[in-house]
Amino acid sequence: MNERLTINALGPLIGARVSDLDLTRPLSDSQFEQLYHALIRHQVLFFRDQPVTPAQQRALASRFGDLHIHPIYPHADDVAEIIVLDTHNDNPPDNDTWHTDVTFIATPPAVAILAAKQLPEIGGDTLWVSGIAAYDALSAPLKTLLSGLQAEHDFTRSFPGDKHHGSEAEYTRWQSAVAHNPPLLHPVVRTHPVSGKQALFVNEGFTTRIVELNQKESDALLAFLFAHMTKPEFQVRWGWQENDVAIWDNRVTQHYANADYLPARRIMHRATVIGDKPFYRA
Ligand SMILES: O=C(O)CCC(=O)C(=O)O
Ligand SMILES: [Fe+2]
Repeated sequence: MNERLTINALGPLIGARVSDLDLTRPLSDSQFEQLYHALIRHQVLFFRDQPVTPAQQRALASRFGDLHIHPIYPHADDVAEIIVLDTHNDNPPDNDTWHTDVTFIATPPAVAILAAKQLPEIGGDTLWVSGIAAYDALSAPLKTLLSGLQAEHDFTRSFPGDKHHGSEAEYTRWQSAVAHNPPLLHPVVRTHPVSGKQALFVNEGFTTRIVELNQKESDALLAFLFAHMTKPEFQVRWGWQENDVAIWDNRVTQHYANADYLPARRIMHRATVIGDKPFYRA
């Protein structure tokens, strides 16, 4: 059986479309190896026509490592590892900021897998950016300055208490999440544990300050980095069709879910693979 995947780059820096793969079925070792290789290279991969059930999506994600259970987001019936992002007028989207998923834990996700279940007629695209491309584009002196700095990542920056006060139960859940996820530090420049490439690893969703700098320096530098990292040159944008799947390398990317579709409803399922502790190696 020919198991070669067809991989078409969507741009020079980030993104590829993969065909000739059925993600509803267990992957062979060869298929998984090609997929992983393509993921490291292109950072986000897209697949059409993959009607994965939550259990199938969990099985696929488990090939990449242990799965994370989100402290706040609701999950699929009987499959706690699959987040359900069901957004509509009464539950507006909250992923319309540039962010890297779950950087508020010590071992942030290596990989995430998103499946489109129900889509608006029009709108609701998602964009990704490459932190590797963004790092590469910096001048040598700025690379030198940033390398070795540490930044604080805080759960409450994207999950503030006032947004999770709908019911007493919701607030209790939020309080517990805050208690279990105190702010912590990650390197500003992260070395990819597989490819060795350097990537910028701050994100507007969770990063609050660069700890070695004073407040004004940190604010100014982070504002520059957040703007720089999300430049169109480093982006890929995906227009979803139902049953599309995206798999991204969450160690070196950020993404933004365009919130232009209300009052229509949009339902996405996400699996999140726990990664390793970020480090910087010159
Ligand atoms: O709904 C989307 O397109 C992406 C949402 C998101 O940020 C995520 O699944 O991590
Ligand atoms: Fe996200």
